[in-house]
Amino acid sequence: MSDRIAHPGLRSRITSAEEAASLIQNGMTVGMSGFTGAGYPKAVPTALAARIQAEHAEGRPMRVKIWTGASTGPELDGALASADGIELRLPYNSDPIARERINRGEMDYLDMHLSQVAPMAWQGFLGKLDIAVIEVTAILPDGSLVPSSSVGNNKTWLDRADAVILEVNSWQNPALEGMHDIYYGTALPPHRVPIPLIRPDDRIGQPTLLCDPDKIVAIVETDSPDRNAPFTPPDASAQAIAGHLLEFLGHEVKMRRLPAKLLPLQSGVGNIANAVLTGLIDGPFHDLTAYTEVIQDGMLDLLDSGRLRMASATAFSLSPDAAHRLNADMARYRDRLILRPQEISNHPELIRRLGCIAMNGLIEADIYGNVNSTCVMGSRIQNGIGGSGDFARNAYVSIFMTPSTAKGGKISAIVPQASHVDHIMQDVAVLVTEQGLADLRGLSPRHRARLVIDRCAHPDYRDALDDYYDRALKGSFGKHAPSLPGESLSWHQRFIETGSMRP
Ligand code: 0RQ
Repeated sequence: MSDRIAHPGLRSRITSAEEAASLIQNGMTVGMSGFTGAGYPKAVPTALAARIQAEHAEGRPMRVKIWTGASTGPELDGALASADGIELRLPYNSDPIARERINRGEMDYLDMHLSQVAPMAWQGFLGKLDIAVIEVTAILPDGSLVPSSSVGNNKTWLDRADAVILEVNSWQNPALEGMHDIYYGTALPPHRVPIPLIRPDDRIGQPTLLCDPDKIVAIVETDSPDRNAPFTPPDASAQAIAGHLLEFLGHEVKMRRLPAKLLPLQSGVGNIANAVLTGLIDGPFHDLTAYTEVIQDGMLDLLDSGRLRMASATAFSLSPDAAHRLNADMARYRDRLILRPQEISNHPELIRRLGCIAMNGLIEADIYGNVNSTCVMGSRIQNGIGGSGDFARNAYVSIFMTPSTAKGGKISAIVPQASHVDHIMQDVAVLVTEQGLADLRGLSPRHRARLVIDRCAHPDYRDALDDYYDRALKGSFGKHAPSLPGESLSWHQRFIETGSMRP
């Protein structure tokens, strides 16, 4: 038995993953930990998937509703989706097997703003939470829980669920204790009060999660790594985007629209975000801070370089190499990293107050700067809105970045009209591709259109966009944001029919 379960009364609840999974029944709603492949339960979901498969083989129905923080790992989303065990999934998914099921119409998916999940659960809009399955690093003698590599919605699931299963994962570094800041001051209106966080490095809560020991029905011991995906170095396109963005930030400082140490950075994950963070290492900015959702490799590099003073987030999302680096030196990193519940890391009030510089990826943007982050060709979910909406609407400067084409040039990321809109043009201040950067602040739709086409579109599609826009200027029903509805989505239709947007 691991010495990580220090509460004497709870030791008797240690059991196997199979026993624990047998407590989950058909039709139940299960709140699991996990955020971007960090801190998700590994053994119970795998055992649950096996049980679901066995039930299906006997001709008995069994599916559950799964709530998490955000994306998880193959042992959770992958295994349960493979077993056709998920009836409904919320609020964010990036697992390829689950994605296929959703897009085949076999699994319901509720794609939500990540800051809104916990408040909605409290409001009762999402229904009853039957059971929580939460990974922790340790159980302390007083029964409080040391969170693992993500916090996500764990506080809310532990509070709301009728019963709780814990996975105590000894792969998670015990030195994580003290890194987390769990704020218990949130309430529903009319009892809500301001959240007392003024700077990204403020600690406003406590280091552990609370849970009524009587609700803990099973404890499973594990020793399994998080899903740490290998890191691909930034390609030429990502480097070009990072270059434009760093030049823009430098210009904003020169114009005194940003302080020399910038404002708290929020950065999405992936190749481009990493290139930007890596670029900041050699840039002119010092004493940086981050108030973001996820700490990725580039953020750790920036900390190591001394350029980043501290980072606040809700989860790690690291390559195996970076996870190793973090684990080898956790005590040192612990003073400069804070993990919070996602309702706090992504809170609109805090993002607006701190004045975050938001940098997120996109699938496509239209000539006015309306952004589609989620649905390929307007209907095929890629991942979900995640935290991009929380940050984009409330940021000091909201930046979206993308290569100008996708799928080997067959798709233009700049289109006459976005086939689905997650971020309206009012929430998009700056658009960047490898071609260039369009600063859209203060511009009317007609001025935005010219700038987006000139600066961001790929040369292969620029003439077609100019041609469309020239004709829209003449033939549009209204001239505020000119459009030709009979034509504006024809690029997408052409891709669906021919496999290419090219005329
Ligand atoms: O598909 O994997 O089949 O090759 O989308 O695209 O270029 O690798 O870029 O990893 O940065 O993802 C918007 C999806 C971009 C991401 C999105 C296809 C492309 C590829 C991935 P393949 P890239 P990225 C806080 C913020 C919402 C959540 C968010 C995302 C795949 O940034 O999920 O912002 N954002 N959270 O080929 C068809 C297009 C396409 C396209 C890209 N126009 N048409 N396919 N793809 N553009 C961070 C967190 O929430 C953690």
